[in-house]
Amino acid sequence: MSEQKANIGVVGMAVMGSNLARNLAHHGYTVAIYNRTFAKTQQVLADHGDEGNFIGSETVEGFVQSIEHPRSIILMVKAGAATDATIAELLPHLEQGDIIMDGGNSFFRDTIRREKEIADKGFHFVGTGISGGEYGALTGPSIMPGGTPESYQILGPMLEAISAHVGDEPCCAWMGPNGAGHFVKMIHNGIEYSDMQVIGEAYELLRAAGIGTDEAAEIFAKWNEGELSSYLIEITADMLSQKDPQTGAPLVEVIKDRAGMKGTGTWTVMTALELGVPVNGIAESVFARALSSHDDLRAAATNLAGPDRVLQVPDKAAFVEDVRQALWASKVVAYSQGFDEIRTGGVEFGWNINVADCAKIWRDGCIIRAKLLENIRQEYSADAGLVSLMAAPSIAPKLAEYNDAWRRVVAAAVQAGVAAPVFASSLAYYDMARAPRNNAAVTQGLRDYFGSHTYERVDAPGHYHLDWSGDRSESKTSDN
Ligand code: NBP
Repeated sequence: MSEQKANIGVVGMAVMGSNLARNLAHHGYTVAIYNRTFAKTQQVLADHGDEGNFIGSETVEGFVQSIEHPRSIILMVKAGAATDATIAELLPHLEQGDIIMDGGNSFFRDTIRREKEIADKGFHFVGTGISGGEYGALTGPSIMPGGTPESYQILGPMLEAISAHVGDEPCCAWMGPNGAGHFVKMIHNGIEYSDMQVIGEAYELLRAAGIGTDEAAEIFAKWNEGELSSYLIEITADMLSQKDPQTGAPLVEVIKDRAGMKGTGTWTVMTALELGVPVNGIAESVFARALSSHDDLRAAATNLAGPDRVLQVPDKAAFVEDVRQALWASKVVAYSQGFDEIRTGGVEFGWNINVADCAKIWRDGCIIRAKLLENIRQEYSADAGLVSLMAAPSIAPKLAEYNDAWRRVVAAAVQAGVAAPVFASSLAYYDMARAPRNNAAVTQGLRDYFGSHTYERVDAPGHYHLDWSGDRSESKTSDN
């Protein structure tokens, strides 16, 4: 009788890989597992071996041989050099048609490179974004695979089975070729940055208005019952109500005011800059984290003058509702920017990404899961070419309704000296986008003045240059 082979293999038995392997086993798959340090594989077998069918191997060769051909192998190792090292170890043991799926947080440009190198050798490479943290990996994450359609035919059913579901719909869909999956995951994380930043700004404004942390926790819990309902708002309420085990004070007040980051937000902004897509809200969120950790700058600025960050609020309930509306509006603008980056990148890289599918698979399993995503999915399903989410039929009227509150909150924050960079920059983006004319004519006039960069006229086609240092005559430099 032939030895039983695994349906799929997982490399990397740290928190994400081991939980994903268990999730696969819970769904009836036989899972081969391997980790560079064998002790971790042994630990997973000892702790969870009875949860399903696992085949643990000490060597890469043994691991590869234990999987049925064509093989599906998921990498859940540290992104970057570790991923390249693991691929290099696997390749000599693979056969034509085998699939390596990278489920780590790899940069999509690395994925494009790896896909090309590996495809040239006759194997499939599937860069896949996975969101949901360690709990999601175990119970059902949101999964964003790229790679070839043929590899999705093999991997897709397994990934869909282990993903989160909304009703019968899996939170997993093929995003497009090569780097599309990691590109979408990168922007998911960028949006996650802005989601967290607007929550932080709302909390700080509530505190500046004299609302205590416990009451703020209740406010977030209440907000979670309405249109802001989302995982991040839900856990904000829970996190704010947590007391410090040492002092009994609200834990949030003893956590150092310093936010870390691992790079996906920075990549989102870098890529947006390369694509020429303004993602102000996401960029402000990345910069806010950077400033929070810029100790010497903050130390040098402590004595700078300004208001004392106290808001005089005559009607507390009205102010809380204003903050809620400003939070919703700022969040939606940041989503609009993120979806613009997905749409633009999809065209630029030739991926033809279905934007509605992104919203669909983010409705559950991932960190930004939210009620709003069903709404966004419906908008992009109705109009796949939707240029700006802000202008969507169900969104624009809401932004109009919340305009006054949004402006009141930004103005109050500025007056009181409370920094609310995403609330303010989202409003500036909204105002710039809707204005028939902005201040770019001044910039272009100056560019022509000092650098002969030419300008276009409002009343005629073509490009023009003014002889600024001579007789100030105008010449037409091109017809278009
Ligand atoms: P880590 O990102 O901490 O990576 C640890 C794993 O990488 C271990 O299995 C380790 O093996 C292996 N590894 C390293 Br480090 N260098 C290696 C090398 N040169 N060759 C082979 N293996 C190597 O694990 P994680 O937090 O479980 O995350 C796994 C992936 O999933 C990452 O890309 C991460 O960005 C991504 N991700 C994480 C989360 C999350 O919430 N944590 C969410 C979504 C995605 P060893 O045991 O021998 O050192």
